[in-house]
Amino acid sequence: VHRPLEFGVATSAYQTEGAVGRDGRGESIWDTFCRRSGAIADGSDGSMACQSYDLVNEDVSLAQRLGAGWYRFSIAWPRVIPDGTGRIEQRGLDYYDRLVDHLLDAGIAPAPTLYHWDLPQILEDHGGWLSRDTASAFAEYATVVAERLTDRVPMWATLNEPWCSAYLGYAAGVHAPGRMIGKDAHRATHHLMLAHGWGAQALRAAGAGWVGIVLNPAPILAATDVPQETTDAVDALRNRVWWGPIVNGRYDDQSIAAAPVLADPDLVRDGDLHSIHGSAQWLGINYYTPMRLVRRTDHKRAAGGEEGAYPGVAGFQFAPREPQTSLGWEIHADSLRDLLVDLSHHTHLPLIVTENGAAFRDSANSSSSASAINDADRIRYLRDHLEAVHAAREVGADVRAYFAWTLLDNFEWAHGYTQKFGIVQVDAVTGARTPKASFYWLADYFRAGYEKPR
Ligand code: IFM
Repeated sequence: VHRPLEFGVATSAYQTEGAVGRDGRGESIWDTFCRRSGAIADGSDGSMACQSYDLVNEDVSLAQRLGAGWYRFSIAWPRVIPDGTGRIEQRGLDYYDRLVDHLLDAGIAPAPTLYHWDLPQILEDHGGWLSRDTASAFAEYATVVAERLTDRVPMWATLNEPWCSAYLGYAAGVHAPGRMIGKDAHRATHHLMLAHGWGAQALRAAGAGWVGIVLNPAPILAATDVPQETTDAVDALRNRVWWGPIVNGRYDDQSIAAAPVLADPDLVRDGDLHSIHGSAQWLGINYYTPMRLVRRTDHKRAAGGEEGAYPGVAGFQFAPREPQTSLGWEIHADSLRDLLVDLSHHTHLPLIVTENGAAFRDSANSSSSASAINDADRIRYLRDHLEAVHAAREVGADVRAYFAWTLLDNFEWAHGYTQKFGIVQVDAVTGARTPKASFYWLADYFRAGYEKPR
């Protein structure tokens, strides 16, 4: 017998807060990366973003109007420990303390994520995720945050989408820190897992309750002529390498075949896997699109873009089909259902859809509807994916909650402000918030607490 599905909405620090120079915040790898010529599609950065550092009360009110039971946000490490380790910036902690209280006053449960990609730059200068010391620094940071907030926070996530940190950051070079070091990026993978394991221990030692990690696994839809070993390698690097050691206490054979360094005792030291094993009490799933693989016929190695994020794996490329979002991501809600069923079966962990949503080019509404912004395709996307969550639950997947990505049109990383995922539009200058039609649609849906979609 299922408990009712719970609902929430998600955001992240660098994408929304702005105020990068305020209250003693240190520099992050995204501040630095955005200054690199050509790194961001529109040459922008997160220095203004949605101005949520100042307008956060409006965001909480919006989440309340939406009927969200949960608000997922991330804490900016450089606001709390500007130098990565050591000195604590109380003004940074105060901001999140206020946010938590404000959410609770609004009847919304806070769901913080400790790391949504904004590593203190100074840690990157000392090797970033290629260094084991970054994992120790993360555990120190986790302790500091938990000691301040854990009395009021019911669930915690350590990392957001570590696959992106490792492979978009150090192999494809399209995310900060923008390095392209090929197979050496696998080292970052282990250090991120270690940071999660040690961070989870630190959170629990400080009294934190429900601790998990947010991954972005994706089902692979491979054409028949793609060699099995290629599909296995992509599956390993995107999926199994992340939940495998948490659930089974080891990197499986597929993962080691794709990333042999994960069997090197200098990297994976005694006790490491023990720290990672069993370290998540729930698993966050960010789902947007499946990975549709076709054989690459020109025999070139994959390079750049997302294919470059699978170092050492050659002979394939991604071939998304229609319909697609404005990012060119294939829309395929059945893959979300299959993913949830599969992960529930393999991990036996409670699952939360911690992100789901879509970028579209929103159009002005000429009709007399409640919103001036008619994002009918976003509504369709959300409706079909909510239906997929229900379908997964109906066949036994233990999915507890669904959080929409995202409350506000925000800084979409390398795409800058050119891609819009929000259910609320944000004026770039004034920060004024205008709910779109999808906001009103989702509010109706959340309030009705639908066990079955309409
Ligand atoms: O905006 C991102 C978010 O920060 C992490 N998950 C995917 C989203 C859409 O690209």
